[in-house]
Amino acid sequence: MPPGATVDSLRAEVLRHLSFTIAKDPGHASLHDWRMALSYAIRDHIVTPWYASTRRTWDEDRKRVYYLSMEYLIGRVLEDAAINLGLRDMAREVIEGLGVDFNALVEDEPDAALGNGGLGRLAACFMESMATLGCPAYGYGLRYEHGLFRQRFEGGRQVETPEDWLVTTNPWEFDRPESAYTVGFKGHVESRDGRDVWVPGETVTASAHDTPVVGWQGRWANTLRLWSAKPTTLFDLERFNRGDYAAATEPEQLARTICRVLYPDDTTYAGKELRLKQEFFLTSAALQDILRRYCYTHKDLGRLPERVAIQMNDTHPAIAGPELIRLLTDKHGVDFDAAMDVARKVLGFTNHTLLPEALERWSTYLFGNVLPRHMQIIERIDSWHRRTYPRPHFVGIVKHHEVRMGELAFIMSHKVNGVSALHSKLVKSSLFPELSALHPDRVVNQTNGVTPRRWLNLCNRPLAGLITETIGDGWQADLDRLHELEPHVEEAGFRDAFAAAKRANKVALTGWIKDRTGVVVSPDALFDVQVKRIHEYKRQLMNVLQTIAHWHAIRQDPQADWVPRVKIFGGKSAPGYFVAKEIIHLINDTARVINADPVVGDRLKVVYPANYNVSMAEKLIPAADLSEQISTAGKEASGTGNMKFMMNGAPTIGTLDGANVEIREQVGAENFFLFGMTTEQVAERRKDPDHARHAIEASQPLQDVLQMLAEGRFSPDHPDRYHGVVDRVWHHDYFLVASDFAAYHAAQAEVDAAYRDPARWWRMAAFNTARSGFFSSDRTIRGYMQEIWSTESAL
Ligand code: 26W
Repeated sequence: MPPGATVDSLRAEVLRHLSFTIAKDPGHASLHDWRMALSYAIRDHIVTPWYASTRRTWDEDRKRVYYLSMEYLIGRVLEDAAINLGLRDMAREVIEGLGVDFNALVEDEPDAALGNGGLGRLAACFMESMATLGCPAYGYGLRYEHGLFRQRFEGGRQVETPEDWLVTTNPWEFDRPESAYTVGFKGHVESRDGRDVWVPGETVTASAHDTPVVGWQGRWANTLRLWSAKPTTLFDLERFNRGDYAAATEPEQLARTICRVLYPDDTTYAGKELRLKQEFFLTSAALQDILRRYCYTHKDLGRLPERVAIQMNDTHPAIAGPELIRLLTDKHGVDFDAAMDVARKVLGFTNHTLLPEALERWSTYLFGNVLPRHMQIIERIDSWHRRTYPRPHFVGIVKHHEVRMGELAFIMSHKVNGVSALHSKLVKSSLFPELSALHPDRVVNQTNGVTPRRWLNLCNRPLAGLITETIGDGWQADLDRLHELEPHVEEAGFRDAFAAAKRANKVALTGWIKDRTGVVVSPDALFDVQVKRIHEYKRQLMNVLQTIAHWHAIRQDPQADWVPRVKIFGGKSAPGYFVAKEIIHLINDTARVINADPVVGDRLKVVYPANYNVSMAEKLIPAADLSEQISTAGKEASGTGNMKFMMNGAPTIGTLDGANVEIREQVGAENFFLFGMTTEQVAERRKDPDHARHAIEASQPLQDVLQMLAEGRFSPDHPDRYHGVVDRVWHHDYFLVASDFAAYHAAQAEVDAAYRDPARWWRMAAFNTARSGFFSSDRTIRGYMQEIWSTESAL
């Protein structure tokens, strides 16, 4: 709590901003006006620790971490910032006291949806944890005008509409036009007195917008610097006067295109020129800013690694290697070998996916055209590596007329990490086996984490209150203290209180579901939740097929003692991902049939609220009883939703994939509903070309479900709508939905059995929370600080 802050002082600050920043009087202020006034009042309290943190970092010449990411899936800021400043309850009192609905005010803020999914949200959690830990850091990203598209359903199909978070003023950012850099594209390279000089064909100005990121208890604040693009050449008045309006504004249009919209693909590399320009724009502006800041107080660029650590969030900013070398050699006269040495000591690379279709491989033609000087430098890096490390001929950065950004990032980094123990093993053994053999200590693991401030303390007040009541305060920034709950799990009273907290969230959610989908669900039912991007490897298809099998079973014997279930789905598909869109359509068609079925009634409901995002996750996860983490083993690098469900007391039904493995290790096998093949068994199973047919023939429930789909049971108006889906399960079941179906179906019956025994269920649920400490992103960031960045906390 900022010293001296009181309800009265905060009210005065809010009213001052309403009058002088928004220029509205309370009588005429809209909800939006009040939100802006409160946001500015809260922001004022962030500026103080922000100044102090920045000042101390300069004064003590501390090493800085620079996180380069094309995505930051931030969500809403107001409540999170207020909580970290210890001002939320005071803010609620002030606003309610002024006759304004605090919850409505909080919900009026648009999500900052500058990301697709896991990678982008991880970057946001990392920024908050670095601030909480007092790790001096900058996040660099792009200030997209349009974030991730808005999803709505028409006839059960996904329809995308542009997202426009900037249609109203964003109170959390500060324009920094003085921090502007020129970024070039295209053109050619000239050799002038023996030195290669790049002559760009196009230039755009990168202009900075800073958002302070304050940590827990406001003890430190870091900067998220997002770039927008401005034309380097002014509006061409002469052309305009000649009536050539388009030409006059062309430079502006060209510039604006760069940061206009976030690419909505999260697993398929599209290879679009604009995407490459976005990646270079971010990276070049960031590196120019980093070197300006370093050179402001240091002369010797050779010692850059002592003061700078740069982390590449996947391959998207992997051009950082060649660009740093270009700046060091072409702009600062450092020789190539020295520049290579500096760059590798400064750079770290995190890989987030093994999916071959997600690996960025630019055609040398496109790459050489957009970045001719960098193409030269990459060739030189490749030949340096080939000379220095005897490697198989097929290993390298430039191969088959492609620039492999994964190999480039690997070779240009001193440390490469995966995001879960299993994933890091696979990065070494299957993604970069030869390079890992050449550089044995280069690949390390940093298992992901999530910030407990947003994902427990903010979104689950009933449970956060119970935890504080039970073990005292402070766990929010020391999550391993949740282990102190374990002795209480044995007490029925505590378990009842735990159950009551969950129920409170479920009751709140039933109202929200009714409003958003029109479906009436009972808080007594088991809330079974799968929320994440729609993708075949995440197997939402297996979930909906099992849901239909369950529905069918209930219809066979409605009077049996069924555990009522509500299946909750949430998630967007990349706009061009046809198969994923078909799965969305199937889930909505299934929901329509099941929810209208009087035979089944309340025993089973299916809901799929449109436009899943960070704010919706904050509502759904605290109310969940069961966490669906059912990806094909070896495909989900880590998962982070799985960690959020664990923290919020929802046991997992899942495979031994990604961080599920470590979740099960931490919580205990008896508190985890495991099913399915391991990565090794998956590889084995694939050897059987008829693996799907054998599995289907061995499972009557699956046969029945596929039969119903084929007959159009869920699409009477279009009977063959799902023939493609059925055909893919039979003949192209790459992600082994059929082979894992029976085990999944059986595990779901296990879940019902456990749920019928409240003592057993609430023990499982409470142990998930009590043993989730390891999955705090504070623990993850401490790992990066120690094993990759060699930085210390300033606190
Ligand atoms: C080039 C298109 C593109 C864009 C984004 C390809 C791949 C991505 C991301 C790497 C996809 C992603 O979000 N991966 C997820 O990262 C999370 C954070 O580490 C992991 O928890 C998830 O398992 C992983 O799928």
